[in-house]
Amino acid sequence: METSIFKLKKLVPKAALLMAVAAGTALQGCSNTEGGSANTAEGVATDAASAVYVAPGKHDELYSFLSGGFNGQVSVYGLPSGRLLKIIPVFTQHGENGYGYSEESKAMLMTSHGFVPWDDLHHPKLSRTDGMTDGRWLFVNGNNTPRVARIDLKTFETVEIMELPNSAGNHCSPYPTNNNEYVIAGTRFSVPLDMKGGTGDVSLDKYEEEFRGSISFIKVDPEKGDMDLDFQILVPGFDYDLANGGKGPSEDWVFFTTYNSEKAGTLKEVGASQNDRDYLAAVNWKLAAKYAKEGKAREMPANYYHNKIDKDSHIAKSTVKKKVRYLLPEECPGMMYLLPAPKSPHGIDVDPSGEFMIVSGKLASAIPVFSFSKMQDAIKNKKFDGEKNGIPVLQYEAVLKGEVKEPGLGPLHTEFDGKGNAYTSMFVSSEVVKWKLNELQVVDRIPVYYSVGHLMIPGGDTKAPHGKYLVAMNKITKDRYLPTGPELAHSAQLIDISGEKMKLLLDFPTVAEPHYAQAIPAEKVAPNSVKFYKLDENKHPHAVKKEADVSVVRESKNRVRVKMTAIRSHMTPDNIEGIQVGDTVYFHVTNLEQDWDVPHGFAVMGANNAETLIMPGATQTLTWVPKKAGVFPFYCTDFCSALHQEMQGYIRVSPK
Ligand code: CUK
Ligand code: CUA
Repeated sequence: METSIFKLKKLVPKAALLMAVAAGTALQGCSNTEGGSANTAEGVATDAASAVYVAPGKHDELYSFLSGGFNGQVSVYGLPSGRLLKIIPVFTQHGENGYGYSEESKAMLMTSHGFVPWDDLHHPKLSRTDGMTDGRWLFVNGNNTPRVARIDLKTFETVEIMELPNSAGNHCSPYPTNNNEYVIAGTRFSVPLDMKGGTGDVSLDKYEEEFRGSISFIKVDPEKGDMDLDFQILVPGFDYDLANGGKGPSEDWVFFTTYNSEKAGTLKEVGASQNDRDYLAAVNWKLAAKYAKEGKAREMPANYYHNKIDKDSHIAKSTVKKKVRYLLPEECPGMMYLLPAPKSPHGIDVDPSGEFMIVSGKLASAIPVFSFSKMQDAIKNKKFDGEKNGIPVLQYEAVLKGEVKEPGLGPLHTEFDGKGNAYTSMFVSSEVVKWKLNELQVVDRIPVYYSVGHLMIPGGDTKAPHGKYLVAMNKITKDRYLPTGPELAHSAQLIDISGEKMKLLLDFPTVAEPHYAQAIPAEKVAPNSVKFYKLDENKHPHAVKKEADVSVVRESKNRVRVKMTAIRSHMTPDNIEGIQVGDTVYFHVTNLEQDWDVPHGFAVMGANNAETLIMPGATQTLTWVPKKAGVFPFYCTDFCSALHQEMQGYIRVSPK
């Protein structure tokens, strides 16, 4: 910490606190063996094996989608078995199938910062119809280089990625409204906004005056799912952590936890977490949309990418957007209110009825539960406690239903079973705590191993939760599995919540670090799953639909285009000459198969990008610039038939 540009003069209280919290974690997590009286000595339900057993050849009851955190992917697990079904690459290049390497997919990862083939993916959210998950799309956030992506659940493929301007640390994201009218995304970091189109090179001392956060309103086409950034609300410069939206009576509203509300930048002497209170921000998104539509929105220069897979050619294309519309809350009465919340709040969750907003303050000793109807009364009767940056602050007592007292240590996130119970994850005391929504009474607790972050009940964020299982996503694994050196798989735990007492059923390792998950009954997704692409609908400009049409063409001095086919059990052409060192060679490989589960792969020796995996009926392109003369074998990488090893060939590269 010797760098002279740092203006930090002492360790900020937040950092010290977090260290204390981390120390507490290890202690509590490993020693916590009580709770869950229905469990065996090891804390496992006696019927656990049969409860999670899915017989060979049988399908799971639910799909679950776990975010990959720092691997930028989504992993798909069957529940209750905990079997890993697929990894869907979103923000990260994926050598397994060529995503982000193939010419068709590269544009998906373009941003205003250039090609960014990595991100930190925290929150998956399923699309909704009438407040219920509909199995069409999965929206996910890129935290680091602020982006929102859409995965099509017909193909389990990322089809669209939108970068967000005026944003940094897109953590508070994405939240789809009850009919996907908007996908809403808020910033973690406030950033300088230069509405005159400047460089953004602003002194860090100007945090208070010049930095703002943003809430992005992304419109979603109701039929096709296509996203479009409609407008942003530029909010005071404190940091937005998490969002969730209303249901039923509160469905016009979306709620955000915020921290750093004293507007202290992290470089200031006195850091965040010095205020006793931060805020829950309540935004009437319908009113915001109305204001934007009725001309309250102004326009400012922006520069952000919108990348989408073209439906016909299946090639990703980037569009660079140059403007964004914005609203200022101080100019839009009734659009935004602040509710005092315990300091450094994290999760905000709204119960299935839409009446209760539950805020988890990770450093708080109680969980405040706000009442939506009381909030409306407080607004109507102007029960304000001053204002902040032109936004009215509502009186704490006027909006509070009550507090859950001594729930455990480090409450983070809450989900619901639809039977009047809430379940809150306790990071520090490593447990899941079940409590009654009406009475605010803790009724059960179960230890988890260790340090749970998010938890998820299938449909637990909708108006009618599935309510049978709970998945705890634990941050620390320690001794749960065979050791694999210093780096361990994170752990998820499946808990039966069908009875009065929670029962532990299963541990399963996860891919990277799931922060959140969604799950949906299999019958809402499985029947729509695409089995292969129809060859006669393939509009790729370099597709070849029969072997007779393949070609090797030198298009210019340094560019060669190879149009190939793959079908069991040969690649055509399989012997290619005429390539020269330094050429850019495009291999467009069309998979002629018209059957389920017959992909072919394509890899060239020494080609320093990846292979590509081509689905039946599709065309994928691998680019290669040979650096030296020689003979280079290529082959199919996916064992596709008894003659798989015969799917191979040679490329001769001659000096220029
Ligand atoms: S999360 Cu992103 S820090 Cu609690 Cu939603 Cu893990
Ligand atoms: Cu085609 Cu192996």
